[in-house]
Amino acid sequence: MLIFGAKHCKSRDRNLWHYDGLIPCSIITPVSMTIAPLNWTELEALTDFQIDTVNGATNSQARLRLFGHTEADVRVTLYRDNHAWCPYCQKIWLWLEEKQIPYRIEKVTMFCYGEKESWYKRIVPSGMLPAIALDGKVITESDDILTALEKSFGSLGHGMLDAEVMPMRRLERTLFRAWCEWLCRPVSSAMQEQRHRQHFIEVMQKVEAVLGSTPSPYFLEDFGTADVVFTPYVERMNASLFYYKGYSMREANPRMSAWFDAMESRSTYRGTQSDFHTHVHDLPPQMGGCYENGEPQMLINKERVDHGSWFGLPDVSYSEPVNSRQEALQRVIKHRTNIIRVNPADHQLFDEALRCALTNMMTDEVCQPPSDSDIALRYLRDRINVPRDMSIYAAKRLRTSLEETAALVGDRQGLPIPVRHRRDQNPTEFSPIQG
Ligand SMILES: N[C@@H](CCC(=O)N[C@@H](CS)C(=O)NCC(=O)O)C(=O)O
Repeated sequence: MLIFGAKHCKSRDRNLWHYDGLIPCSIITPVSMTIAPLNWTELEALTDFQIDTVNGATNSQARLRLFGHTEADVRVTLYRDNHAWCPYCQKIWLWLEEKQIPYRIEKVTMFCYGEKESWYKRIVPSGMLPAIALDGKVITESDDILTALEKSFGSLGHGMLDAEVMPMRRLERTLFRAWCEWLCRPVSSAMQEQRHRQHFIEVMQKVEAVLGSTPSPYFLEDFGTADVVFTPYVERMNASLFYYKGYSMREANPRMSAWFDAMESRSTYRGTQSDFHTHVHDLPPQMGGCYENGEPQMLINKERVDHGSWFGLPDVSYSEPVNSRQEALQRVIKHRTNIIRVNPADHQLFDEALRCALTNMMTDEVCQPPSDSDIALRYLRDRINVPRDMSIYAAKRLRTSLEETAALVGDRQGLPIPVRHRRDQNPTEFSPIQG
């Protein structure tokens, strides 16, 4: 049996699996070798992935961030959503990480995923996120939170109320409104759709002009508050317009593209960054609906985001880390009991099918899953959440192996992802998945 790291052809053509990377795939006689799934102990031996959640790079699992300080130095608690999805929370999260302010994290359920925790409603009766406790004082509203944090810890470059930042904040809201109008309103004609699209593109051109007016790839002369303010929604715009409208914001706008690239050079941003699949399926219940335009490019993009290939999508441009498979494997192993328990399939059947997909991910070998396990494998494929469960490339690896393994036994899709709520992701079912 071949395990991860051995030399072999990386061809994804299922007829061309073989065991010698020195021989070009194209001249190999087709073989139909398949291997037995590794057991959990064997799989465990294939990953040593570990992170320091407290003092290491930005990550979604941390409950405490110290940046080399001690717990006695902690003055801030950030209340954010369990799913590491809430855009306003991402703003505060990124700011704290960039400033390396020691803080605790308390995770709260958003309404569309499940029941709001009563302890949180006692602190913030509306249940809204984010909130912080700063020296014991609770503050809500992300802009007020950033302003209060700046007062205590200094600003990140030019601050929230700076004369250079204020117009950026207004521009961000203008872009946000143009996006909502295009994405979240049903239209009665192709002309109306075209008007919304045109309006969004006009505002984007203003954003391009602003980004092009400084020598840096950032909104001002250097990275700072303005970039943090733009981050959450441009990430969501990039994903949703690609999927629902066939418009690739990152590819259509060179300055925006350079901005994303620059952001991705920061480990802080990478730690908070989500992928297209997660965003496009988290947005509809949050936004009250997202409307597809049915255009040919949109249909192509939708197919790609839902069914792969996930590599090469314009949701990330930095190179894949060498340990992305080990990360995905470690995260699945850690939470395998819940992952198997919540899957609608028979537990034994899915246990074996999942081990087949993981075996495939780690060895590149074909591992035939039990018949009828295609739905179960695709159910999980559709419920990997970035960055909550794992980082962007780890998710691409795992989705790919789940899909390729499912395809060996059938083409049935998993239960559809709900669009009015995401109780299929209820944290009470999944709580250890965030650990
Ligand atoms: N204006 C607020 C908006 C915050 C907001 O809309 N938060 C949403 C999540 S993105 C929320 O907490 N909704 C309640 C829930 O989903 O539980 C801010 O800037 O903080």
